[in-house]
Amino acid sequence: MMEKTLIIIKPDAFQRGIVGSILARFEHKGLKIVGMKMLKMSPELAKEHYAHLLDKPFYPGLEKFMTSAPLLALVAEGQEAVEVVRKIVGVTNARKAEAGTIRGDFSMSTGRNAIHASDSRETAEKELPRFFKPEELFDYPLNNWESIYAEDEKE
Ligand code: DAT
Ligand code: MG
Repeated sequence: MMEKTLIIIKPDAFQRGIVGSILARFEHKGLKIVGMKMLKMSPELAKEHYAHLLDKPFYPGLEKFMTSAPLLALVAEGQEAVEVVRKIVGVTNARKAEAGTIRGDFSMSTGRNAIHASDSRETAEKELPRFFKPEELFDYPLNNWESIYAEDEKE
């Protein structure tokens, strides 16, 4: 099943200079990046994105953190992309996240856990249009070496 899922590389990753290292994990896995946008989250967008957490005691800190520095929003596409991306990301508390996952390898925190990813297909369908218009998504062939070589031979 081909799916699209939302990934957000969080402010702590910008502040620590690990954005490229995190992005590389998804490229190396073979997911297709079909959307990419640097933005700053507004308090309004934070309240919408984290509506399920508004009543938690940590919400004010979460909003302050998420609006503190830029984010990189990504759309990754692939077979079972939602589940694959969550597996690569690791569990919420980065100290409990398995080594080899992004959170397991790059963070020691629950709040500042470097990355967001949609947690289900239903969530992805709600989250994607929150950050990307249809015309901001790209379609292109992945690993299409035949067509690249065909162009070379015309030289
Ligand atoms: P996830 O980001 O793994 O989907 P979530 O949706 O439950 O987790 O929570 C969203 C973010 O809120 C999470 O990435 C970090 C923050 N958060 C969650 N639980 C927290 C806690 N107990 N203390 C501090 N921050 C927390
Ligand atoms: Mg979540």
